[in-house]
Amino acid sequence: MENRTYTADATPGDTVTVAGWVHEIRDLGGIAFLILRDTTGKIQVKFEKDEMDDDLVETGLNVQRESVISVTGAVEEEPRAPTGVEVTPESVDVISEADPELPLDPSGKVDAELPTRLDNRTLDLRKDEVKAIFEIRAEVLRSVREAFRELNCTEINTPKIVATGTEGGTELFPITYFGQEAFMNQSPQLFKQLMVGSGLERVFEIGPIFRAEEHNTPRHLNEATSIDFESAFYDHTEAMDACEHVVKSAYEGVAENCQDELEALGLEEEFEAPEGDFPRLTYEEALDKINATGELDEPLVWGDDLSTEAEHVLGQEVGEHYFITDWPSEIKPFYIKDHDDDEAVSTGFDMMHPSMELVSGGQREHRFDHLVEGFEQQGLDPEAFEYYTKMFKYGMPPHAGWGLGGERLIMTMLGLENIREAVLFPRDRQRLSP
Ligand code: ATP
Ligand code: AMO
Repeated sequence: MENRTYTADATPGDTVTVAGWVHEIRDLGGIAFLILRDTTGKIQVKFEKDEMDDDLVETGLNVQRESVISVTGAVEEEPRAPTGVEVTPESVDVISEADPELPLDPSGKVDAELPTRLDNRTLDLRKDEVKAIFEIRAEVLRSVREAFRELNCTEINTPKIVATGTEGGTELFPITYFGQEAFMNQSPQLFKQLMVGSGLERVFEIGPIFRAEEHNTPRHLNEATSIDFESAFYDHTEAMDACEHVVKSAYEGVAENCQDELEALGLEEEFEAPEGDFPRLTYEEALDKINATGELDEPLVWGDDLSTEAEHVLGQEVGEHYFITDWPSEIKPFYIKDHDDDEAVSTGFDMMHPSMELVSGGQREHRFDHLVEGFEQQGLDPEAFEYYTKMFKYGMPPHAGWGLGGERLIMTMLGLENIREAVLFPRDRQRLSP
């Protein structure tokens, strides 16, 4: 639109055309105010009924809330106006009239349940506190990309239609692919590993992963955004260092560039980027800590995975981001390397927020014979993975990496109660559209 001025840029003394949504109309009798909202904020438009053309007053005051309009007029300082300036209209154009029956109130005066909000995401995103989540999400992705750049990584894109799963057979979405069995990818795991043996060596990918999780929880999605890292000649400790750098950078970017958004969410006081090194506990130390609290019905023993309850107990004890290292080999996937001096213990690690797991990673098994053995031990057919394993015969360096759940990072950063709030159009068991 030619000559459009954002409301935030409307300067007293100028005559401007502002365009946006009718946020509110307040008619006080002789004087009435229309609050116009655009992506940069809001501005008051003043209608002095006796002094203005009747048609103009009628157009401005009879328009339905949430209609799209444009207003041309002089900007003046007005201390009583919400933003300290107001527009006295010369003309008002109704561009797109809204139905008076709105399924959701974007002014936020009437609360809506999450399903209603998700069904009407366009209207929901007109609210400052909802929009703020996605502005922050964009800043997180920008900061994360910058952090990967500092680590000399190359951004890659790997296929999302794949022939094999990697993260456990029950969570795959099957699709038909020209009569062949195929799946939506669960993780770029095998592809990112193939890159460390290529000329690229150190890579990252930000992309969708698909998991047919049966259960409905506040922290699982069926389509999530995975932030993946993989580097040649790294061991698991170097991969953890990289993970810490990336997560801290995301927080720092938000602290630096999203003050307005944090304010819209009421977080301006409490938001803090994590400082200092994330503590690194071994799995054994984690079990001891959890068992010492006596809060679980049954103490955990070596080989147990950590339940949600165990994660919460431990998170409360540690109280900050932390790593759990040296997991039992038996509960980590085939591609994770075991320690050379103790095969029962793996180089796998998880990075945790006090409330949930954010990252899994580890050093990878790069030795062809051991890799094939690992497949057999986990009951997988190495032949189905030949496209992957065979590259380990042609020079594959030691390497390590990790995957970070993008929505979980944002959810924990902002204290959102449901992971769906961090996704524009979430996919879960009930939700396939919009
Ligand atoms: P008239 O102006 O014809 O007497 P009125 O009595 O409805 O009609 P005012 O008394 O001027 O209007 O104002 C009504 C209310 O609106 C008052 O509380 C006043 O403080 C407020 N008000 C007036 N002008 C502005 C403005 N430009 N911005 C914000 N609030 C305003
Ligand atoms: P993992 O399966 O632990 O590891 O996934 C890594 C991280 O991705 C996020 N995540 C999810 N977030 C929302 N909904 C889901 N259904 C979901 N599933 C996973 C979590 C989790 O910590 N290939 C390995 C990573 C690696 O070793 O590099 C992997 O996928 O935050």
